[in-house]
Formats: sequence, C-alpha cells, structure tokens
Amino acid sequence: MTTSTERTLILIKPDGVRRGLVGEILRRVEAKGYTLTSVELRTADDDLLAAHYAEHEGKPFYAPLVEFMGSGPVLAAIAEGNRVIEGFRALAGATDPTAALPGTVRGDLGRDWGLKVQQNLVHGSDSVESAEREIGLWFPGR
Ligand code: RTP
Ligand code: MG
Repeated sequence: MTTSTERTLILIKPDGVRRGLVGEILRRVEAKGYTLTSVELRTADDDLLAAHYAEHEGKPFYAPLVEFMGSGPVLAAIAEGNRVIEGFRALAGATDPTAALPGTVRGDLGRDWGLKVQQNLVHGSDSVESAEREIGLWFPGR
C-alpha cells in the first residue's frame, strides 16, 4: 500500500447532469473521504473531447462517445486522497452499468438505455499519468 497523496479527474457525464445526479455522486466521493479541490460545470467542445479520448480514436464507439460527451454540460472535478484513482474507479463500478455491481455509482444509478454508446454517468482517470494529463486538459495550470 502506498501513502502518497494522489489526484484524479472525475467527470459526471451529460447523462448524470441531465438526470440530476450531481449531488448524489459528489456525496459518495466526499462520504468515502476524498477531498474535492476543483469543481466546474461546462459543456466540452470537440477539441477537448478528442484530446481527452485520444486513446479510443478509431474504435467503433469513439464518434458516438464524443457526440454524447458534448451533448450537454459535464461536471469536471479534481479529487485528492491516498489511492484516489483506484478508489474512485471502485466507487464508479464496471464500465457496463448493467454489469456494474450494486453499491457502485454505475450499478446503483445506471442501466442500458439501448443507445449507441454506454451512458455510464461518470469518468475517472485510470493511472497517475492519465490523471495528470487529463487534469491538464480540463483544468489548465492546476
Ligand atoms: P471512463 O474512461 O469513462 O472512466 O470509463 P472506463 O475507463 O470504464 O471505460 P473506457 O474503456 O475508458 O471507455 C471510455 C468510455 O467509452 C464508452 N464506451 N462505450 N462498447 C461500448 O459501447 C463502449 N465502450 C466504451 C463508455 O462511456 C466508457 O466509459
Ligand atoms: Mg477510461
């Protein structure tokens, strides 16, 4: 177990904002004990989304994913705490909300809506390198 404080980028995706789940999701992050150090609601443009999702370019879900992510406001946040990257991904649950375990954000609050891309409420960085890269995109200078 490491004890160095980490940061992660959390996004509440447009489905979460549209459904009024911002408070519920941020409550879970804070109740787990992580600290929110930046929070901002905004609609992402295509350049930001292309940079954020560069690793998925060329995959079949890429275009619908970028379209969905730009379809309305997103809540972007930086959360801090020891092992917050792993901890937030555990809170979020599996990518597919149908398979995500109850107790997780996606498992408790998400489902398959029969749409072109999985609308799964949240994003969390998956490594220290991704977190610092993504924080630089969404919160330049922080
Ligand atoms: P995220 O990046 O959003 O935290 O989610 P993740 O790591 O669990 O999933 P990832 O593999 O990075 O995929 C990014 C997002 O693309 C959408 N997706 N749809 N087969 C599909 O329809 C599919 N696969 C991925 C999801 O919105 C996923 O969160
Ligand atoms: Mg990912």
